[in-house]
Amino acid sequence: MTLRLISQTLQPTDAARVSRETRAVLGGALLGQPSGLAVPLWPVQRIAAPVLGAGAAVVEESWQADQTLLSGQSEGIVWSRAGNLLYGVIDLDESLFAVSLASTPLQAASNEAYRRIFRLLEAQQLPHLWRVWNYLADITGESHGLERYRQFNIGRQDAFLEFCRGATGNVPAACAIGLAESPLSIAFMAGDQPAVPVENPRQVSAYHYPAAYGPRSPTFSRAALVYPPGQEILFISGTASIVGHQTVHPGDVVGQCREALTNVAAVVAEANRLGRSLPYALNELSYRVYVRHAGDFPAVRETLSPLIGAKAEAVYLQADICRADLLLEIEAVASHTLGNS
Ligand code: 3EB
Repeated sequence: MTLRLISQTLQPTDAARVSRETRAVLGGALLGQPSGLAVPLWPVQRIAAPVLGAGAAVVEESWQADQTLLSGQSEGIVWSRAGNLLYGVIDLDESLFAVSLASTPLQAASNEAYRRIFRLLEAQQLPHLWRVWNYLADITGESHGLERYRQFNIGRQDAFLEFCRGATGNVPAACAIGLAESPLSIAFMAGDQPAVPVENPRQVSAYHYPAAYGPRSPTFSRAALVYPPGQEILFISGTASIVGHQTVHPGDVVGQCREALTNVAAVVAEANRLGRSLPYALNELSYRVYVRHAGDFPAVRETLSPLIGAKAEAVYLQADICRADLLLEIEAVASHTLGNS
């Protein structure tokens, strides 16, 4: 089985071109602000952030499988399965969750979303969570006396612990990004084989961040190597200008851009040490770059382009990063086939 990530740019008038194929598409994402595009029939995460540098375009990213799919819905999760691999999306309206002494609505919604995901993975007997894409509104805003990203982190970590998964070491690759007016939206990929978690020697593992960043640490690894049959996929988590646990180059978008890519390179080097396929190179990755201020986009693209190679696939989105002093975040993915040996 082979999983391939296909990225195509659509103009708003291209309604008919949104892939309505269900046989081959495991799932994916629509990046941008579509108006009147056709609705994909596969599990889709809507990332309603402006796509930078592409007019009013929408980018469709879909994972194509060369194997029959099984699809379903479970507790609000729309999912699809190819062999022993599953992709799902859940959107929750946090206003449906009550405030309690124990929990804010966002914390409760985050916890509930992850509990539903873990229940589905247990039912499908595909327990290993590989990669998670988290989006929420107003990520650095504060309510109920706590920053919203920190509320999310409590709900997420509680779910990992409640399902006896542990919240350090063997945790999925992830991103957590702020979008205006987004529901809590979580997409995930999971399988029957554990991922190989990858950390960054230049950074404190996020699950060991000190309490200054919130009462609970974020539950993610810096990257994950995962193994569909005959294939190795490298998922690099959202990567920012953080060294140790501290933000570096505050206010300097070019400095942050170089530092974030140095971190990506360090994670790639670590993945190459741990992986089973030929080494990954920066110019073969597909990148998603979140830029806080749209006006920084030209400088970010000019800085990144020579470092990742002009031909590297890169989608730039305007979105909020989870620390107020972070101006951008870079995530990436690549895939290698494995020999029969
Ligand atoms: C960082 O390194 C930047 O909470 O799932 C990056 C990737 C970040 C994932 C998450 C947060 C997350 O801490 C923020």
